[in-house]
Amino acid sequence: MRVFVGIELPPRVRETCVTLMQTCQACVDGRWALAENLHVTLAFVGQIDPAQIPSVEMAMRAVAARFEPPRLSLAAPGTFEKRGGAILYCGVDARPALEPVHNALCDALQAQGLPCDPGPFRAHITLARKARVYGVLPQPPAADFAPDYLTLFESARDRQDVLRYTPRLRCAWKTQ
Ligand code: 3AM
Repeated sequence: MRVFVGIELPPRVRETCVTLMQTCQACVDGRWALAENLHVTLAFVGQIDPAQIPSVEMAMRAVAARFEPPRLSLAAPGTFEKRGGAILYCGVDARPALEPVHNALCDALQAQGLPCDPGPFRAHITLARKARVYGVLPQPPAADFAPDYLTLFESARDRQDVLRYTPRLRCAWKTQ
């Protein structure tokens, strides 16, 4: 199974991102994300054996127990290049920043003998892949939230060959 650790969006923030995607469609061509798949990736693990889930859970619990729930808000959209084409994203501001959580997750996963891509981290919500922008990107309306959990997502194709990200387990952050 293919997994990654990230943050789920509450329904109202998801709706705001969907509205932003629709507005962006006036000046961007691309392969648009499914509304249900919108999320913030914290650490990409990749292919694991289902028997390794308890090790992933241990790493996630150890990290979630160290950090209070971050306060996140939607920020300006933008693009970055990725193999296979540009990603159109909605920026995410976090207080405190999410990079220490990403670093701690990579360390904890690797300590469990699990893979983790440590690559440069920038908190974002992917809105479209293979994006081509030919106008001025709109700003998202104000939206902020504090996620209750760190979530393990499974990335798999459904029967219609559509890629879906399904929450498999959730770990609560440190209580204040
Ligand atoms: O949707 P975002 O941008 O958050 O790009 C993939 C997606 O990120 C990323 O993991 C998330 C869920 O698939 N991803 C996929 N393969 C990856 C890899 N080999 C990867 N990130 C790093 N290394």
